Amino acid sequence: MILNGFRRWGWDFFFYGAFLIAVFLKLYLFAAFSDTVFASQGLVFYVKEALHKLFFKGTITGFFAGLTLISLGALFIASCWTLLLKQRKRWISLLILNAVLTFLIVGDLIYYRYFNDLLSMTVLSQMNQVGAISGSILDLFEMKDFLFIADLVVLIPLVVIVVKRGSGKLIARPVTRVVLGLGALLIGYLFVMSPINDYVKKYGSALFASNWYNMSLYSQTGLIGFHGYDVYRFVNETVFQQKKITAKESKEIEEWFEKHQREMKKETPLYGMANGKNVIMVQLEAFNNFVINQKINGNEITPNINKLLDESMYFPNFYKQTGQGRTSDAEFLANASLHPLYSGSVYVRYPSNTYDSLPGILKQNGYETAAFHAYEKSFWNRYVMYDNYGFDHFYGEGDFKNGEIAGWTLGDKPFMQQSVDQLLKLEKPFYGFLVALTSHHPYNIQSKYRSLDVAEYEGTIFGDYLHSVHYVDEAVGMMVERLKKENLWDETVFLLYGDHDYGVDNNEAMLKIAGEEFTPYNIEEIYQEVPLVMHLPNDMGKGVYERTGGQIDLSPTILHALGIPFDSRFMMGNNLFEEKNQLVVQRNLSWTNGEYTYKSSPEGFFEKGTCFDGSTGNITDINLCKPSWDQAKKELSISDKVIFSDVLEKLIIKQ
Ligand code: GP9
Ligand code: MN
Repeated sequence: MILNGFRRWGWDFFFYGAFLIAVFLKLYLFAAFSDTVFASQGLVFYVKEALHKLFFKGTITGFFAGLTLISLGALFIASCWTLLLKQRKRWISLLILNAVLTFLIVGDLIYYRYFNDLLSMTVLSQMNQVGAISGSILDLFEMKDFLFIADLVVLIPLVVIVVKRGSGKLIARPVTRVVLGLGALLIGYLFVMSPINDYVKKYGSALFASNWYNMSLYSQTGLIGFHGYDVYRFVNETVFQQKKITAKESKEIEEWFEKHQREMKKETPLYGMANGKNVIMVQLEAFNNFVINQKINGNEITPNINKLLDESMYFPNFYKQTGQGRTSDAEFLANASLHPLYSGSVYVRYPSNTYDSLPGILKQNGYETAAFHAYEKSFWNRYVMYDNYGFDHFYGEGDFKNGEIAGWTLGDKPFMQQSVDQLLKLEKPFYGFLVALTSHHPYNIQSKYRSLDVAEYEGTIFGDYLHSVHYVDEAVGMMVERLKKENLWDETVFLLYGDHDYGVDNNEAMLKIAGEEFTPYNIEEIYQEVPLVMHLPNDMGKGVYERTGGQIDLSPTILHALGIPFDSRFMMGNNLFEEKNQLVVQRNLSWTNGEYTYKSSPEGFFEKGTCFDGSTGNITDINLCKPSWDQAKKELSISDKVIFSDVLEKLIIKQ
């Protein structure tokens, strides 16, 4: 009976099993060749854990970690439909499926070797990214990659022979096939969902809701799971959620920009004063304003930046406006002058839209443009977005020479120095955008770079933060010195700002350093404030500017200094040279306008928020906050519509 069954089903078992094992091994090989984690434990461990669960019903640890279970599950799901087919068709289908998945895996591997990223739908829809490596595909292919087709060399002739010979005439009844197909689907579902549920239980669903890096998604879902999710995400965003705006909305947006362009016409004494000069914009990681001009145990935390303030324009009431996209949101605010999204990062979700970006505009005005960040180019999908913005060059990990490691990667000191080396090679005028990284959470900078006496904070994350910031300050000091030495200092508009808050829940320490009273208003303000230091050629306009402003205002302000007209610009920010407080809108609908500060409630209802009087810091009548709240809401809604429906594509062409 069993023998008979095997005779009937033998080739089926063989081909299905061969498919599972072969592709599973290829997924493993992908991880091995790309040096990423596949299984945190060996096979014996999994067997032991499974038996333990089966017989002792005890809790199991680590069973779901790694990609073993989820990869197998994904293979069951990907192949369950073949079980519904008649035998010959099934074998042929399994072969084709194997070949398709092999193609995908090898494609990913080759792409990964170049970009440290996987082939996602957004990347494929922007073929120029893939095109960038088309010339070097052969170089990226390695001899060992032939292993990926080793099984096919055997399986293809075997299937041909078996099919020709006429074996496998026995065809399982439809009901058996359906049962098998559903069985495989169920197993697949369980194998895929258990590790995912386990992950979500432990860490929440942020990874899926606001994916920041394809490789981190991959490290939870495996390769097939990643592609499945990626296709779902892409189709969902481009087909189902693609919001078509109505004619009325479109008119409203156009009118908003027309009005804004009119208002921005106003000239200031600094208009065009830096005409034709270079621009260097440095975004510092997690850099709050409360460390500026402050001392700990008698020593300045940021002595170099403090010194720089004497010759620069300093905006102490400047705010971050980022959302879940953190660093990438700050970059977007600064370069595209639109608001970030409510969930996820624009860099990842809408990297193919048209944006009226600073690098793009400067390029049109004869600038050579370059972005610098000493980390993986695919992080935050930067390499896709920078290309879209119009940066001529992107120097990322791999383009920098080895140097001291501080924090995550190459320290900001060598990072900034090497960036200047590259800037010097550019055609003038140039625009250099630097994204620093050393002061990144959790701030455990290497002990040899801890030179500040942080007193009672030594050994705490707050103390670590101060150490990191102190190192970054030194890097800035060295960079400024270098620019002066290279005679670039007065040929350049130089900007320095923080990307977002430092994210540590120690308000007491923060306020103590800032020398401010412990009040709800101060906590809110100081936590959101990042420094903005702007140096114009020949110290023009130097001084302290108390007016409020935010990251979204950077590009319009720079254009103003360069004297590039704002007439047909689609940027939402304001001009910080204007002598007035600007309304600074946060993504969560909190805002400040200098006069009042509104802190939104998690539910988002206006009445549930808190309205502070800016001059006293006291809570005041909520209705006083209504007009600016309406304005803030409108701004966010315009920005969202612009991004969701790629409105600038039409508007920029139209003009
Ligand atoms: C990595 C860096 C980190 O490239 O930009 O970003 P963050 O975690 O701050 O968003
Ligand atoms: Mn950051």
